[in-house]
Amino acid sequence: MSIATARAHPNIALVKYWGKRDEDLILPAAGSLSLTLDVFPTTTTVRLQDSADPPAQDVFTLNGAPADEKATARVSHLLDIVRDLAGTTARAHVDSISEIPVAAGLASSAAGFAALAVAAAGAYGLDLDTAALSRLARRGSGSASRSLIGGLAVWNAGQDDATSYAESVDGPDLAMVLLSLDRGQKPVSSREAMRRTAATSPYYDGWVSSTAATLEQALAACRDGDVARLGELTEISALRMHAAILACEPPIRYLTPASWAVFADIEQLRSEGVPVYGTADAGPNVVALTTPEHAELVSQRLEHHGAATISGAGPAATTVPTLAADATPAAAPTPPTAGGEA
Ligand code: 2P0
Repeated sequence: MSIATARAHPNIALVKYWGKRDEDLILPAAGSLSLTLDVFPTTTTVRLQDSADPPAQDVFTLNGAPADEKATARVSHLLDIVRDLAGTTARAHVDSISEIPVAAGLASSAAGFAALAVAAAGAYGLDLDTAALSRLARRGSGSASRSLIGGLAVWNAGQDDATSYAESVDGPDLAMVLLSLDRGQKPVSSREAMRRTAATSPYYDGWVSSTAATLEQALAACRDGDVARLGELTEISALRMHAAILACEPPIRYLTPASWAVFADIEQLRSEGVPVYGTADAGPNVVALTTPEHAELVSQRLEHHGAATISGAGPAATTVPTLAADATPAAAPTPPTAGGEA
């Protein structure tokens, strides 16, 4: 029996990914740029089943409870890719603990599939480099390719499966203030909304072609250590993405009046000389991009909108020691022995 545990953190895109040119391989329509956070990690243990260990299908628990069929199917899909690479049919138990609070409104798939990719590669005995792990995580969820990388990460659109992965980017020190404005379930999933935007938004082509240019400019701002330019481009990318989404048929409105109130306060703070810029993903919550020195002030000035969490740049996805409790099947009659990385 082989076992491995890995931990990964969520990321927030500065230049957004929105749209695929290949649904199966999850190749993006354009490249994107993100900051991996240092809060709310996901820790995932993958344990190969013994052939005598029924049931002969993958089992996935999330925060200690059996996951639903859809989530389990997505995990199995990634494991199928790993099994193909490893030349085995062995099924696995996957136990995942996500520290993302429900109220944070953050997507769980980026950290989730990044941790799963690293843990599954370890458990199935694959020796993959960072680029290969990023490609693997991408097959679970596009944004997960970036959570493989610590700090700033660019996900190159690439030409094909082999060339579409994320890599580290040098840039200025950044912080983010995450504002929890709404704890409701988002009305349309990112995956479905991306499809609808590509199929029906007259602004989709403009979004895709302008994003290539935005990314080049953002990478130049990273090289120059230019927080102000990087921040401006971050806000532009988010608003252009939401503009394209708003123009879908039927329309999708992720941003609410509460979201716009935060964008207005961010603009007010900027007029006072504070380097702060807004962004938002597929939901109403707004994230303020700033510098580590200004994070506390930004948090204090925005927290009347909702619970604020400050995050700096977080680490790359990595294997961690397996807890003894995860190393043994739950139904095991004997006490677990000490665990370890595979
Ligand atoms: C991003 N988002 O760049 C963008 C901005 C949300 C808004 O990537 O279909 O879960 O699994 O590849 O990565 C969320 O979509 O979508 C996302 P799939 P994913 O972070």
